Amino acid sequence: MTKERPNCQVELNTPTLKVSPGGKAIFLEALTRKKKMNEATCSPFLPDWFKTSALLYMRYEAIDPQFFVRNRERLLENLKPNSLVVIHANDIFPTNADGTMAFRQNNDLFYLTGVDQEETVLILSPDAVLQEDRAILFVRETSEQIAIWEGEKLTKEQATEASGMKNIQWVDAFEPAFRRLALQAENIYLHTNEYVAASEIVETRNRRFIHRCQELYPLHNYERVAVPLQKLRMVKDPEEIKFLQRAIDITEAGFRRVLKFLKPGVGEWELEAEYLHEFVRNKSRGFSYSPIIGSGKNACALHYLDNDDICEDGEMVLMDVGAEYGNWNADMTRTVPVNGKFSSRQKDVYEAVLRVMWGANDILRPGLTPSAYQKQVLEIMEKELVGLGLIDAEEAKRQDDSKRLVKKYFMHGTSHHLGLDVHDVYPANAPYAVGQVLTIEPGIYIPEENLGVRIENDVIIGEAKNIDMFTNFPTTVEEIEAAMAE
Ligand SMILES: [Mn+2]
Repeated sequence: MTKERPNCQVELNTPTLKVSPGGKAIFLEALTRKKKMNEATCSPFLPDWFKTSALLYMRYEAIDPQFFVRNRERLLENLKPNSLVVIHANDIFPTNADGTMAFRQNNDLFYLTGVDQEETVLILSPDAVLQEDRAILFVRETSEQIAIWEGEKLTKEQATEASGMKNIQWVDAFEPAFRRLALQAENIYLHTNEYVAASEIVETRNRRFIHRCQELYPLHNYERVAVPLQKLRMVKDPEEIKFLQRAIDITEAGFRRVLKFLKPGVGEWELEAEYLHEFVRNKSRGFSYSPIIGSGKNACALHYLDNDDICEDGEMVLMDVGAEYGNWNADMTRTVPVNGKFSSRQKDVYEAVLRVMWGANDILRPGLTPSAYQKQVLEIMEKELVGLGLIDAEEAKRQDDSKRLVKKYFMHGTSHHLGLDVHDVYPANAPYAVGQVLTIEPGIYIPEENLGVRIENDVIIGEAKNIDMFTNFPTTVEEIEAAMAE
């Protein structure tokens, strides 16, 4: 059958395609991926996989539930005997009156269940007496009223399809089950946010549960489930790599759209709008994080989020932007000349940053710790800053380990883990290892020249060398100028 769409014709040949409520990433009907879309009348920026994928009536491609099965099995291998794990969904945060912020699932819960719905609770109790008690997922019971106001919620069958779990209960069954299993267990693993840079001002649902749990069962041994989960999440499963690459492909489509759109006189917010348009049409829910689009001197404010200035002729514009896809995140930074041609100084600074990115990629290898890595990157950066005449070679030689001369122009870390979180979780200073996904994002910021350049690619640490997930992006001076001239 053929469906008419405003700008493109979509030919459907998979009658078994089944869409889950709310566009959640869950359907398991056999599907063929031979959809044809009339490319000529669609956006030229749409990534190739999108044009041939079977995702025409759902937001995301289905995530293989075996991924979540594997994650639960690996978590269980890391628990003490006779343990109970309880992880709650995130809250929906209020704004004002009856307003709320958009729901974002707790990533540890998502990693273990694939269920992207509020009020969900997971219990794992591998040594429980009854077989069916060993893994239970509690989901919000739906009703006609909820369906009318909020749309459909997961049925028990759909929760099984998403998670691969057999025992699905409504949340009102949680309390008796929790009591039964707590009394069988010695160790209770609960959820805390252990990311070093996190500011924990707001008490989460999981944190409230810790208080309640300790009040009810003061003599149990309590453990942090974040410890094994950080270790597991740091190394990516092939299923995660697939979704990360999708998010990156969508980001590339946005970047190419912006390269065609950018010209002197446009607003930074207009670039933001171009990205968002391209992301959402590609079935991303939007930005992975608040976009930073800074032209001229704005590029020197590292977390500039106003995006309210005009891109002027002769300036460069720094764009730190990424698309989300299926809860995974891309993280890109590109800095390009507003008028499409690099000046000779802009080219020099840009190519210096690019050499640092490639140099960092060569040393970002298994076994190295993040702190040792950062130290080595600063050495490469120092040479480049000397080359640009920004710091004095002799003075640089005399300075101690603080590298304050380099840090005047490059004051942030070079890399972070990337995954379900944009700054993905990892155990403190854990060495790099094969299968991890990291950003590489050096920058040189020269406010006195109204110039800041950062370039950021995402890479997978491979056996023999790293795999650049940005291979198709225009990256060199020549590639960017060519893409902007098209
Ligand atoms: Mn980043």
